[in-house]
This record gives sequence, structure tokens and C-alpha cells, in this order.
Amino acid sequence: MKIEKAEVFVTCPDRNYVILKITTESGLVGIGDATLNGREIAVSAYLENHICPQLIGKDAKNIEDIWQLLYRGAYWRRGPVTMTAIAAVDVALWDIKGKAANMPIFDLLGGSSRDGLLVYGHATGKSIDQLIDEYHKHKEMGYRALRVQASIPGIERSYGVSKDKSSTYEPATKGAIPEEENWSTEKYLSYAPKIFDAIRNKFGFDDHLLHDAHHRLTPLEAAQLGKSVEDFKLFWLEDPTPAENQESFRMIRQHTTTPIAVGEIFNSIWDCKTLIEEQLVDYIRATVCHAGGITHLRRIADFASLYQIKMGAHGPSDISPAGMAAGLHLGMWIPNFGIQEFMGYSEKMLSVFNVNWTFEDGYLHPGFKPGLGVDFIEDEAAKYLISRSFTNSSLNRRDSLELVSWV
Ligand code: KDG
Ligand code: MG
Repeated sequence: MKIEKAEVFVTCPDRNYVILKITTESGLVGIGDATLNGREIAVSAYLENHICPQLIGKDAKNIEDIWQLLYRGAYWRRGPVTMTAIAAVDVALWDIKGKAANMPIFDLLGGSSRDGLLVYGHATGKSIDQLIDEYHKHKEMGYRALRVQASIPGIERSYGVSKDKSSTYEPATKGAIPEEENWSTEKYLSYAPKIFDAIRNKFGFDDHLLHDAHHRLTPLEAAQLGKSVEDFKLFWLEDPTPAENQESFRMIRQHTTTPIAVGEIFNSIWDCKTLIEEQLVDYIRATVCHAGGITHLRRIADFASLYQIKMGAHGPSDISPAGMAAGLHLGMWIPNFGIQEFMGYSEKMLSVFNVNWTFEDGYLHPGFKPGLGVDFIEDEAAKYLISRSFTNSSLNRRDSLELVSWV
């Protein structure tokens, strides 16, 4: 199964996606998601200049060996650009292996550990009333787990809430440069519990309730928030504080029993080593496409399982349907699986990717087609030119007279 061709495609069906396509001499084709939101061109250039030429002639069967070559042989290790590029190669090779074996990827990994993957959707509102409507709509769609975000009075733009009147939140901002936003920890900490209170009062405690603090807080503030919302029994509080300093989660842990999730910007096992070994969090949110592919995320999942920590992959629309499918296959196998984020995709996005997953009663299943089960429609993709966009939503300028600090 010698690799004959490795090509990179960039497209923008409503939002930017980068896809790697690998073809073997025997004509088998595999695809992998190489989308790094807000840094799309960096990964496509890295693949084209540094990785694709190395792949030609390699045996597509040897996924682990190719992974190690790309990781260790490049001298520079880790980092989101490198690990997204490696992930794209890895997933494309798993896709090829599945097609060659006539098996879906989850079967190659050891088979299913469950009948489907519990997913959570996004309910957001400019006000608590709008949030309640959205929550209701999502329940009707079948969701059993929902992330809730609402505008915080007095903060111009709150994370996770759409910019305009609509209730649909879109993570990417198209434009020349990222926007800066204002932030007030005091306003957020006093208002957030009211959001959960309103939801639990209206809908009870049967659904799983999640919330994303999106790296806005210091460890002490995060501990205060976790403690103040314990009665609402969150499924998790996500990204309460930035995780570069993994030890800082100790303070949160000492003060609250609210479950903590982190990791959507992690790209390797080293980003979560202390968090896992010291059981400082409950869920690791790294994804297949930003953390080195199925081969590496599987390693993280196994390591986390030793410490009773579960996986809860990131899954906004800035992960392409090909990346989502890869996460679903791995999630079917992961014994310590927790939940999968699933925002859904627009019609235009799905016109570029033929997917085979099914969503029923709050659970996703990747389908039984050999490999990834996703076809990339090149002719459709060619219609949508990439447009510059940014992911600015983790950059909030703190208010008051503090020196500018980014959280
Ligand atoms: O592009 C930014 C998104 O990936 C991010 O806002 C999504 O935090 C996010 C989440 O939990 O889905
Ligand atoms: Mg998040």
C-alpha cells in the first residue's frame, strides 16, 4: 500500500476547512481534517512544504511508524500546527486501513464499547428567556445534554453568544484582524449562577448541563464559581482557567466538587500530564484533529483511564465533518468515554462532505461504512474560496484599571 499522492485542499463552505487527501498506488483514498481554526493556512503550508513530500513511497499500513517519524523526525516537536498536520496524516491513514480491511475505523480499534456517543449541543441566548427557548428547541431535537451560555448584563459581548440578534453562535469571525472585547469577572461571577438556576427551575435536573468559562478566570475566581454553582449539578465546568500552568488547577480542585473539563486547545499528552496524574480534572477535551490524530488521542485516553478521567472531545463547527467522524470512531472504542460536543453543520458545510453518521435521541453513531465513512466532494469544495477569519473568542480584555492582561 505505497503512498503515491498527498494533496491539500482548502475550502470555505460557510467556514474554513483544510483537508488532506492521501492516495495509494492501488487507488485507495483516505482523508484527514487539517483544520486549525484561525490558523488554516499555516497548517496547509506545513503539510505541503514539510510533510507531504516525506509521505510519498511510504507504506500506508504502518500508521504508528509514520506517526513517530513525523513527530520525532522533525526535530521540532508538538505545537498546534505540527500536531494538526500529523493528525491529518494519521486519520487519512486510518481511513485507508479501514477501506483496505473493509471495516469502519472503530472496528479496527477494537470494536464498540457502546451503541452510540452521548453528545451535547449548544443552547445560547442574548437573555435568559431566549436561552430557555433555545434549550427547549434543542430538547425537542433530541439532545439530552446541553451547554448553556447567555449574555452577561453589562458585558458588551459574552463568550458563546451570537454577535447579532440570532440565537446561533458561530465561533469564527471573518475579518482582517481579531476584535478585542471587554470583560468583567465580577459581573460574570454574580450572573452565571442565575443562568443555571433558571434552567434547572424550568427543566429540572434530568438533562446534563454544561458551561464553558472559556479561560476567562484566575484559579481563585474559578474556584469561587465552581463552589457557587454546586447545587445546580453541572456535568462540567469547562476551561475555568488557562491550563498552561497545569498545577493551577489544584486550587480549583481543593475548593469545589463541580466537575472540571479542559483541553480543547491541547495538542499532546504533555499538555495534560500533571492534570491527569494528580486527578485535577474530570474530562480531557482534546480532539483527534488537534492532538495528533487517532494514534495520539488514543494514547491520552488510555493514560487518563488509569486515573478515572474521561474524555469529552471538543466538537464545534470549526472541526470539519471529517474531523468529527474521526472523533466519533475513536469515541466508539474509548472505554473511558464521557461525552462528545456536537454543534451540527450547515447545509453548505455538508454539501462538501458526505457523512454517514446518524443522530438519534441525543446519541451519534459514526455508521458502518469502511474507514472514516466520510467522502470529500472536491468539485463542491472548489466553489468556496477560503476567507480570512479569526478565532478571537478566548481573548477578552479584562475591565477596570488592571494592566492589559489576556485570559
Ligand atoms: O473557534 C473557537 C472555538 O473552537 C471555540 O470557541 C469553541 O470553546 C469552544 C467550544 O467549547 O466548543
Ligand atoms: Mg470551549
